[in-house]
Amino acid sequence: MERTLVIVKPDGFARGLTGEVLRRIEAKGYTLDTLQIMTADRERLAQHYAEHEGKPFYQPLVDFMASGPATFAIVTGERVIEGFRALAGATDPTAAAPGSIRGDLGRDWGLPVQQNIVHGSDSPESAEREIGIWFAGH
Ligand code: RTP
Ligand code: MG
Repeated sequence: MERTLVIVKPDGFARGLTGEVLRRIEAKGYTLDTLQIMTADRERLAQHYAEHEGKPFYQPLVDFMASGPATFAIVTGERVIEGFRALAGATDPTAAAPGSIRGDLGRDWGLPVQQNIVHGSDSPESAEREIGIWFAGH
């Protein structure tokens, strides 16, 4: 069994989409292992997004992610990393396929692409690294 870190980002949380995202995760057959609502601190965001440091969108991304509450979840299931990224859809909500979270719910009229509702780990190594950052002891 695999696990992944899912974040309903501050835009999704503020729009009241946490339940809708969690509903889709459960409907797919994945299991919610651990859930926490919190406003992310910059120190852990810097660790989480270390691979993007130096890119033009890095600082706006960290500012946005620290801007308000978000929902953090450890989700488990067979091939859940690949499966959740398929549920989430492409990074850019305009390009994301209908049927996906970003494709169905992502607003892209003038919003920066970091406001794309959800995050999902992209590999088993990333998942374990990210879970260690946000859920010490898990
Ligand atoms: P995520 O990590 O959030 O699940 O999304 P992802 O793998 O599809 O995207 P990634 O390349 O890892 O980028 C992380 C987040 O940074 C923001 N981003 N902005 N060109 C841009 O302005 C840009 N590119 C990426 C997005 O919020 C993306 O989710
Ligand atoms: Mg990523």
